[in-house]
Formats: sequence, C-alpha cells, structure tokens
Amino acid sequence: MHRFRTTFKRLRPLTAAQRVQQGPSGRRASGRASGTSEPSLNRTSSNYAEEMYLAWRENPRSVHQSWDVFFRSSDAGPGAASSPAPPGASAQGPTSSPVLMDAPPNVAKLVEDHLAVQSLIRAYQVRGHHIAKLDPLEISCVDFDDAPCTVGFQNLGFHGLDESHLDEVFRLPTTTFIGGGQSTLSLREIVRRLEVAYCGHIGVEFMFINDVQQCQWIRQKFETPGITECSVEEKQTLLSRMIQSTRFEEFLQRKWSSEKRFGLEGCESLIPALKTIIDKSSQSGVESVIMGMPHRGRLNVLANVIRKELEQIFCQFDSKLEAADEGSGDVKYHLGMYHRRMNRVSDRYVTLSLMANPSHLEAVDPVVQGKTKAEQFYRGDVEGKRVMSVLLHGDAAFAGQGVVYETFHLSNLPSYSTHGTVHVVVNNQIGFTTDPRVARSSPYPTDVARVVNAPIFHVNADDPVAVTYVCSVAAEWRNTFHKDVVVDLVCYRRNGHNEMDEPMFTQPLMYKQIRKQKGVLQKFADKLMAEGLVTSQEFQEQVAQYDKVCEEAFTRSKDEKILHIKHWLDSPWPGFFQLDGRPRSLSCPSTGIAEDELSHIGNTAASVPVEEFTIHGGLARILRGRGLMVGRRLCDWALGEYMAFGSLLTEGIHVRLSGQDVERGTFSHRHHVLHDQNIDKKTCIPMNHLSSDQAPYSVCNSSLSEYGVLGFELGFAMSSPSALVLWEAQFGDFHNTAQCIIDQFISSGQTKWVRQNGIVLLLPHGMEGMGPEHSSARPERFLQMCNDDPDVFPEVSEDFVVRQLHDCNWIVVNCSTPANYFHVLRRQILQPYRKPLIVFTPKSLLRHPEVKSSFDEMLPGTHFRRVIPEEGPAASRPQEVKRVIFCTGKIYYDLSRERRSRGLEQEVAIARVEQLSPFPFDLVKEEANRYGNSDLVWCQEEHKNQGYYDYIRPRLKTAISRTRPVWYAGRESSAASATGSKHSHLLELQRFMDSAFDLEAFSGKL
Ligand SMILES: Cc1ncc(C[n+]2csc(CCOP(=O)(O)OP(=O)(O)O)c2C)c(N)n1
Ligand SMILES: [Mg+2]
Repeated sequence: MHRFRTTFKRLRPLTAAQRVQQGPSGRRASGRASGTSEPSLNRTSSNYAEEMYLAWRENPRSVHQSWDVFFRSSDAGPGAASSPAPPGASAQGPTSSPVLMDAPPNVAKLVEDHLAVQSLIRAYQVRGHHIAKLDPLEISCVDFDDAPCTVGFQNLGFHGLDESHLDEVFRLPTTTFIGGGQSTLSLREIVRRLEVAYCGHIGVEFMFINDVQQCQWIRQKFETPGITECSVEEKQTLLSRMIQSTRFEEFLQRKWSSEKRFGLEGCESLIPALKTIIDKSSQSGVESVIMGMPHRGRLNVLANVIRKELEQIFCQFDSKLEAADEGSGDVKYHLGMYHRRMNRVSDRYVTLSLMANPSHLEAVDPVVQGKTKAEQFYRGDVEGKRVMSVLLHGDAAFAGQGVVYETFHLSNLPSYSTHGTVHVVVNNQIGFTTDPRVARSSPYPTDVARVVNAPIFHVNADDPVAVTYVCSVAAEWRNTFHKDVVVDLVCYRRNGHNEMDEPMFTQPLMYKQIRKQKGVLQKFADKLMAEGLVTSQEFQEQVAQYDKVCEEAFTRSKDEKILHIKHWLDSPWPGFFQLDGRPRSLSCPSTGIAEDELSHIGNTAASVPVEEFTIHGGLARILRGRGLMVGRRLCDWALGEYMAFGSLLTEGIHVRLSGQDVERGTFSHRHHVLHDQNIDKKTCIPMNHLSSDQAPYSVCNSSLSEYGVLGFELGFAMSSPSALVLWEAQFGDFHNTAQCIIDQFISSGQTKWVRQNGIVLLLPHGMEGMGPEHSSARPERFLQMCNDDPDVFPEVSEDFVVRQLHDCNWIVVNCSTPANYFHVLRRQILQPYRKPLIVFTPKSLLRHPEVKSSFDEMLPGTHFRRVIPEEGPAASRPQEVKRVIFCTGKIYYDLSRERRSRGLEQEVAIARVEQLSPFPFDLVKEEANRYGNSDLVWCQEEHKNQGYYDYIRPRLKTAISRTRPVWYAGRESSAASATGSKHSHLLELQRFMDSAFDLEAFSGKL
C-alpha cells in the first residue's frame, strides 16, 4: 500500500533539516529526501544538517555559531527573518557559503572535515556491502555497474580526506553507533569500526528505507562495537546444529548415493539460520511458523528444523513401499509437514508447518502468506504477533519469478498483510547450470525486496556466527516493525544441481574453487578448537552421536511397510474427518433456507444499516430495486449471492471474497461495501449487520495480481474447512496468469498431497461481442483437467451425487439461475468434504429480466440442480419432440428466445447442464431417454475447439450408451476465443442458431 507518511511529529528535527536543505531562500538544495540516499558528494548534506540540528537542540552551544543563528531563525517559523544556510547545507557547498567565508579559517576547516567524515560514514552505511566479504569462494560476480567505490582507506580522498586526517579526532554524528559509549573517535578508528560493521562477513543493505527510525534501529544493530559476537554457549549450540545439518546430508549421501535429494552441501548454515529465526520469534511470542521452501535442503529442514521423524524421511527413499492413502502422491522433496513441539530456547510450544509445494519455484510463496493470514485471522492475531511466515528462496528463482514481486506487493495491504515475513535466500550463486551474470539484471538476487523497503542482510554463509547474528536481527526486525526482511545466505553448491549432475561441464572455474573449499562445519569446528571452546575429541564424539541417531532411525525405517502420505499433511483439520481421513458422512442436507431468513438477508442487502450515512443516488436506486425484488420474493444474481453468503455467515461460517474490484463488482452489480459520499474512508458493509452472533464477512479488493492473489486465497482456504473462500477474476480469461496455482495446486493438490481445499473461483464468462479478450474463461481447460472417466457410466447408488462429488478432483459449474448459484455456494460448506469449485459466472445475465429466481427455489428442501430439464410445453408431450438441445449457462436464454420466435416450443426441448463436472450421467441419460424420438444436439456459443464440446461429447455418448449421435451447433473452431467485430459476433450467433433450430440440419448425416 502506498502510504503518505506524515511523520512530522516524530521527525521534527528532520523537518527542520529539510528547511535547512531548502535553504532560507526556499530553494531546494537536493532533490532527494533525507534518509533515502547517500548525500551527494558535493556535500549538500541534509544528514549533516540533521546532525547539527539534533546537536543544537540538545545544546545550542555545541554547534558552530553560524548554525546556532541559522537554527534560531528557522525554528522561529516561516515569518521569522531568515539567515543564510550554514556550510554544508547549500547546493554550492561550503566554499560558496558567506557564513563559512566569514568564519575564522580554523572553524571553516573544522566544519569541512566533519562534513567529510560524515559523508564517509554515510558512504559506509550505504555502500559498505559492496566490498563486504560475502562470498565464501571469493569469486563473486556481483556487478555494481562499475560504480566508484567510495569506502575504504584508499578512497578517503573521495570525501576530501587524506592520510593526514587519520589520527585526527572527530565528533561522531548521532546517525552512527560505532562510538559505543564514545562520542569522538580518530578517523583511523572510525574507518576501522565501519569496516568491521559493514565490510566483514555481513553486508547490510538498508539505507533506501524511508523510515529514519528503522534505519537507526539497523545501524544500532550492526554498528555497536562487539554486537555481533556470541557467547560460548551460543557457539556450542551452533556447533551442534552445524553437525546435524552437515552429517544429515552426509548420511543420505552414504546410504543413497544415486538418489536425487537436492542436498544442502555448501549452505549447511541454513539449518542454524532457520532455527535461530524460530527461536527468536518464539521468544517474542510467536506460536506458529508457516514455512514455504524449494527443493534445496528441504529434507534437511524437515529433519532438523521441523523435526520430522528421521525414519519417516528415510523410508521415502524406499521405492518399494506402497502408499496407504488415496491419490498419486508426490516426490519426497515436495511433501509438507506439520509439527507442534517445545522450543528449548524459549521454553514455549511452537507449531511449525512446511507447506507442500510443486516443482514450480516460488509458487508456494503466496499460498504460505494466505495460510498465515488465515491463522492470524482465526486467532484474532491482528498484529501478527502469534503467527508468522518464513519463506525460503533460491537465488535464481527469487530474482527470476514474477510471483515473488506479486507476493511482496501483498505484504502491506490490510487484507493480505501477514505483518512481516522473514525471507531466507540460499544464494549459491547458480541456478541449475546458469550463472547469475546471465540470469538477472540486478546486482543481487534480492533486489526485488527493495520495492517494499525490506532491509536485506547479506551474509557469508561460511561464517555461522555471522549467519546466526543476522538471523536473530531479522527475526527481531520482523517482530518489532512487522515488516518483511531478507537474509541473503551467500554460499555455494558443492555438488551439481542434484547429486547426479556434473557441474564442471558448465562452471569449471567455480567448481575448481569449490573442490578446494574446506567444509563449513570443519572450518567452524577448527575455529572453536583454536579458541579452546571445544576439543577435537568432543567434536568427534558429537559427530558420532548424531551419526548414531541417523543409523538407528535408518534401522527403524526398514520396519515401515506402508507409506502414509497423510503423515505429511501440512494443514490438518482436526475433527472435520474421521480418524482414517474419510468424511464423517456421505450425505448433504438441503441447501435451502427459511423464507424469513431470505427476507431478512434480502432486506439487509437493500438497506444502509447505519445512521447518518450518505450513499450515492444511483446506489440508492439499486438498493430500492433490491427491496422491491425482495417484496416480490425474487432474487437476481447479486441477491442470490447475497443470500448464500448471508445465510452461511449467520450459520457461523466465515466468508471471504477477494479479487480485483470485488467490493463493488466489476459489473457494478454487487455493492457489498457502501461508501459515504461526504466522508473519506467512511464505509459500511451491510453483510456484517445481519445478526449479533454472525461470522465476519471479509470482502477485499485485491492488488492487480492473479497469480499472487489466487495463491493467497488458496492458502487462506487451506487453514480451515469452516470458511467459504472465493476468488473472483475481473474477467475469466485473466485466470491464466495464475495458471500455475490452478494446475499445480487446485486441480491436483488433493491427489498429490491428500489435502482438501474448498476454494471457489468465480470466473466471469460469456461471448458478448466484446472481442477476443474478456469473453472466455476457457472452460475447456478446466474441463480437460477433470478426473472423471468419459467412457465409464458410474454406478448409480443412493448416495451417488455426494459420492461422485467426493471422488472428483474439482467441481465445475455454469449456473443459469440465481437460485442454483445460491445452492452451489452453500453446498460448498454443507457437503461433508471440501472440493475446489469453479463457477463460470455471467455478465449480461446479471441484469437480464428473465434471470431471476423465486424464493420458492431456495426454501428448505430445495437443492442445487445438476441438470435443469425442459419444463415447458415440450416436456408434456415428449414423444413429439424432434430435438433435445443440451447446453449450459447463458446460451440457454438465447436458445429459449430463438425457439419462441420460431414457434418451436413443442418440437424442441432444451436441457441445461448446470454441473459440468462431475458429469451428471444419470440425469443426462434420463433427459435424453425421455425424448426417445428426438435427435440430440450440444449447443454452445464458444468455438468448437473450445468451451465444453470436447468434454461433453464422449460423456453424453456414454450416458446414452452410444445409441444415438450427438450433433454440434455452435461456432466453428478458431485460434482466438472470440471475434473482435461485433457484427461478426452477431452473424456467427445467428448462424449457429439456424443450425440449432433447423430440424433437418443433421438428417442423413452420420
Ligand atoms: C518455475 C520453474 N521454472 C523452472 C524450474 C526448473 N528448475 C528447477 S531448479 C532450477 C534452478 C533453481 O535455481 P535456484 O533458484 O538458484 O535454486 P538452487 O537450485 O540453486 O538452490 C530450475 C531452473 C522450476 N523448478 N520452476
Ligand atoms: Mg541457486
């Protein structure tokens, strides 16, 4: 969210400094805001002025007289007589300042030198990371576009200093903490301390952050002398964590040398890094950490961070084990996990979950955020103090995948913020076989995080102490400011992309260097031994002890006979299923509701349930119209939706609707959020005024993203089965920018990860002459991914409908009436399991006079109608019917009008297939058989190679046991989804209406 921060009070000195920057004449000395960038090297330093101002506020005599005069006049307010800006505050620099020219030469020199030191300090803060020793291989190819290096002894001249200044003592500005308890230091010591803080194994990128207080916080965390050191006890804990991390990989390598596992070798310090983040967060009150990560080091994280039983991991390597669960499962480095355990450091329980994910790198990011948000929401954790997310990334994927950016842009939006995520990048400086030099255009893989002002801590992963420190600061940052933060673990990949790959083909020099590289555990152990903190024997014993743990688990793993994928569930829903994972029942009650409830919800939808609230006149008309409809016991589409949401809310089900412009509705039909016409931000959500004990309704306009937002909502829906979570596309065709979430998670999530999800996708769809875009939600794609067999007529039992839904991978519907839309939404919650629901929703039908449902169709005892059969004159004399047209969705109204105009109501029956998948074989068969003398036509407005035809045809034939042909009436095949010409659109429509109603059209054809 873009926010105009008015920090006048907090930053009052800065405001004064900005006045200084502008100069008494009002001319701006520098175009850049204070605190956002390094001061220009001609020393137009707002920061210097800021320092002077802060010092002057404390003690006016502590600054040069010229500053004193200047600040006195500035502080007196705009009307006061102004003084010329003191040196360092004007664009022309010190030499042009009349004050400085008038000052005694030694004062002018003093100010100038202090200014130079100030500039140097700031240069370190801004650019110290350029020369930090981040790369364990020392071959880093981070490219700063040959920007001149402004830090280091050799670059003193850049700031107007030279060696002769080294032993001079300077007063330190308040924007540095290198002094510790001292307020002055020699230049030599200043540089030394800055080198330690900014150019060692940690490189801190933070000076782009707009908030000065946050910058100060970071400076304090990295500049305070000795602050990064850790205690003996911490070092010992670190050693044992490094042993676990390293020896785990070595164990796997010994036992399964030819298995892919995407080992962590070269970045073993990831394990202590994550453990530190969890420890620190747990200490600050976090109870649940939700994590997402790619392949690299995943098994290690499961074993040593989440603490999945080792034998469960090891038995995944046994290819002969049979899976006990339904579904096809997934490879071991994609499965998720959920575990609650005691954190020894904080002495508190913490729940860790690692989300299952597909190969598609970074796709899980928004899903993790959505689940985190949901957990926060259901726990009432409005500030993110109890639930947090941690996301891991590879360097290539973090820089390359757009969903990373989409996810970052959700981080500060009220309905999507998880109040800060800790991102950890395993930056092994390679992506499969590709060098960063050709994989990204930014110097670091982490630059994308700068868009949300996230501080970025680069750290040499061969220094576990530095890694641990950085991670504890990252956790503290997140738990203090509740904003995102990035830890960039600069490391290397000891092996190829996987354990089978030969990296020397493509990175010969890098790998020659890697071969020479001593392992980080050995390096660290050597260091601790040199420091006398551990003996060689103690180290060997610790190693042997962990190896033994692995060996014993390996032996136990051999006893495992069966693989239970459900042991790898990342989001269990306690109480929702039976113990064996089956639904509690296989029935679904009526989805209708009582008349008075319909009236109450309808009247709420037609009202403004708060006092003194001025709505737009046009909206008042819409609400009046709703009121009239309720009076006539009718619902249009928007009201049908209102009835579904409202009734679920009163039954205690949380409803969350998210997507672009959903609050009003793309087609201005919904109006779930009313806006006062006179008072900014005064809004009213009538749906939240239904009853005092209702569940909350969340309706939120999203950022302009599909991949990120759909992933987020999917994650939200994962958290609890007692919520109806809906994502609406602006137009259905835009879903394809979220295709990965649809293919990888929604359609196949349950079969891969035994994890159910009841998310609803609302996809506006319909050919209305609006051109190739905005027309088709691509039903063919969703239908092609349905798992029902086109050639098998399923066994029709008493619980057929519920069982068929239970067995499917998702439900695809195209409702033609508001009542059916109402029922299908309610069925999502009343059915005893959760399935994704894809709804093709109308556009022009939203206001179509015929598209209204009576309350009678929504009363107790009523259900969703999978097929709406012919109910007109044709139905009463079926033997005389010459044609049955099967169709779905909006085209029904065109067909019905055309049939009327041609006077064919007796001869042609029209049946609507409302539930496309799972296919209602039973009802379609019934309908076809009722008209035994008719021919059968499938009619759709979509092109022949699109829409439903390819899906329907074989199923319709199976339904009728292939006894009759199924004819097609619709548009010809086409590459585009619709014509760009309104005229052609109407012509095409007329043409296929002609064939749909030409009763001789198919005679004699085979
Ligand atoms: C979206 C996507 N595109 C391509 C791939 C194929 N792939 C798997 S790993 C990989 C390299 C990843 O590099 P990086 O993110 O640096 O992680 P690393 O393997 O180095 O830890 C690629 C391209 C993928 N998994 N996902
Ligand atoms: Mg990489």
